[in-house]
Amino acid sequence: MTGADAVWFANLATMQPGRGAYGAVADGALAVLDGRILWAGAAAELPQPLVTPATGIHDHPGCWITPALIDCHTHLVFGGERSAEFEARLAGDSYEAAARRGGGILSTVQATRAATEAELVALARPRLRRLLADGVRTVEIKSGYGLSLDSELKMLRAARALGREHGIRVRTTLLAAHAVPPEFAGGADAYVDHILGDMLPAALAEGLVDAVDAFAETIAFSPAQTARLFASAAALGLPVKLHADQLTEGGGAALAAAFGALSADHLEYASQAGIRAMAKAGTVAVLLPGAYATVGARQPPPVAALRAHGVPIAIATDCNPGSSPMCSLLLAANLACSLFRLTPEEALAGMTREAARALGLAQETGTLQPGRAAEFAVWRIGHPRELAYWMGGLSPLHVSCGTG
Ligand code: DI6
Ligand code: FE
Repeated sequence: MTGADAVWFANLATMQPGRGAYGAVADGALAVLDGRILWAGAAAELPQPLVTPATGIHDHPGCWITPALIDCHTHLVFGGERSAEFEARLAGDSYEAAARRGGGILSTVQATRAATEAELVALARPRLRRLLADGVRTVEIKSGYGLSLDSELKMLRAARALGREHGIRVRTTLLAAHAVPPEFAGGADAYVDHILGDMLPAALAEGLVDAVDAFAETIAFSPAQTARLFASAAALGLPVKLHADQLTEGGGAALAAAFGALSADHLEYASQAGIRAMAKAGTVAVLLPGAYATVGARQPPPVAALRAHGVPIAIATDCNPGSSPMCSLLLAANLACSLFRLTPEEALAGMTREAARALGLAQETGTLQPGRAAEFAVWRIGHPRELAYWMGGLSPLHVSCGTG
């Protein structure tokens, strides 16, 4: 047996299924070799040959180690901000009404098109750093504020550049089907043709697409348009995700499931049939309490039905300038508990194990078990439920990003 590069001693919230609440191991040890987890369990049972004179020992008695956090749904890269829209909504305007007037997403499109790639990186950098301060080391970033070939590619390149700059894992999602751009006003089908014929192939050729997403909604794309996009993505071997049933019941959950989507996100208005289909397809439900709170939604997502059917639940910030100007995943976890009645354990699973699943990374990260990447956070807390209890603001003592 090879010795470990490092061994960390603390309580472990492994989040491994079948290991009890939080997959917890009191007084645990986590051994790391070459950036992977070699062994995780009770310190008293740590195989002695793993510790050699060259092994680094990190002792954090009473602290907790969790998997590094994963924000599996963000629109982190964008130009401008929309505080005037926020103010108007507080005075009685609605999110949909602003979108129909050509404000909403399209106003961010204008600002994003006007920015260079370097400017987009500079604008997103402080937002990313706030996420990282929460212990996040994997971030999904969507395009969708460019809505032209050049600007969508610019957004995806900016997202990848941010990942490289910070040495973290960034997964990029092509969300060209976020809104119909002004050049295609009244011609959503022609715009979908443009996505399929030009944007998707170009983004793929440049290696910029990990998944394809769409906003299926009365103010955005129809089920038929979404299905056409998903069929093309599937033909190219790309996984899909969907903004589904956020503002109205549009059959989004069932549509996502029909294409074996990694996730269906939002889901406030998801139907029972849609939830059953998601359970069958293994599609993760990504809940976004920041958007729920910010648009002034009244109907929370059907958490009881998701649980009853065994649909995996993830949570994310949905960080974006319109419906969720939020850069703290820990705050999202807190709100998921207070607003959606998730348990603190579900909230932690939702930003580790299930968030990894929502990105197709379940075999790579999100739990503390042998073979997974050594991506973990050390917290000075008395119990893992504290991560959901504090309304953000908690910072890990240390985050390992693959090197132990
Ligand atoms: N749903 C959302 O909550 C975000 N996108 C989407 O499809 C909002 C994006 C925005 O308003 O800028
Ligand atoms: Fe979103």
